[in-house]
Amino acid sequence: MMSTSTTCPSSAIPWFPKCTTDLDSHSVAVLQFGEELESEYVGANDPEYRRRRNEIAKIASMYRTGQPIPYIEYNDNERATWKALFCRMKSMHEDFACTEYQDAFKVLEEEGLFASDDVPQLEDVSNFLRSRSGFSLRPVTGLLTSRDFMNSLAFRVFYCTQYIRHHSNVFFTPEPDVCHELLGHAPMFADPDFAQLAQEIGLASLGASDEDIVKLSNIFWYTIEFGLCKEAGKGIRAYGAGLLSSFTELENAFSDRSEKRPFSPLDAATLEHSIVDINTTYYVANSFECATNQLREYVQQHNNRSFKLTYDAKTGTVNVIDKP
Ligand code: TIH
Ligand code: FE2
Repeated sequence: MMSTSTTCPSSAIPWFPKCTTDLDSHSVAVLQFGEELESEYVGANDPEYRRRRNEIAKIASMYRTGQPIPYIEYNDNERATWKALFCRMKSMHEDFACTEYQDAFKVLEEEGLFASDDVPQLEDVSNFLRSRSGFSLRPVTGLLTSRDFMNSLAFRVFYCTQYIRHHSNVFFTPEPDVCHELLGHAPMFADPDFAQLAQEIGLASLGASDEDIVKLSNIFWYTIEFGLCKEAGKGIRAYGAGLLSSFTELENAFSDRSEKRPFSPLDAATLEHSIVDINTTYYVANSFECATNQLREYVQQHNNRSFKLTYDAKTGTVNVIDKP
């Protein structure tokens, strides 16, 4: 791919991927919060659980662009965790999830990809999403840096963990796991307007300064992970994956214990969050299209890059253009 050889206009610009195969150097990157979380999550003290996680992580670390995502045979314990969360969340989604989520969820069930009995396979869900919005899934060992994680979105690639949360921690876990990826993120990536919003966060993250990466990851957090939206005739609904995969978080968002603000990228960019605690503030978007327009304006005014880039949807590559 010719754009991979594009040289950066200034040595101060962090390296960034120009096409999907460039992501191969990301997938084994050192986890950002891995060690900190060791002591936090309950499964850390369960040796069999840790062994199983390492086994699944190995698959992700060997994955390269273009390969099918290996199937995992989940054991009885893992399937029981999926089932408990699937049934609990499904009963809440009708009242709290946005229409786009519910519509995609229904299709996933009709196509036999989502069912309570077994954990869906990333490969099958990835193929489904590719046909709906061009998004595909890519296995990852755990948390990446915010930069690496967001960069992939520019290419409509979403990093997914394949291991499952510990059975003692079903309704809230501080880490992403396959339940969060599938019950939270996957149905949303089937929607083209949502997919556009996610991709534009990704494009804004390419070659961004460290400071801007922090701001963009806050924006990501309060939209893709924990966003609420308005829906005609239904009031406020959830579209953020961290809400749709966690009973505790969803319940908190719709209680009066949390603050709801109209979505503002500028405001969200500097509102800190903690991955181990439930949120105290959520942002309500008018629509995905509206949020994308707000994001574009924010990026134009505040994302200080010394270059411009264009995305070629046909080849899935970005081209860097020097600022005149
Ligand atoms: N807290 C979520 C859950 O329990 O499903 C998982 C995550 C959301 C955001 C980051 S990890
Ligand atoms: Fe997530």
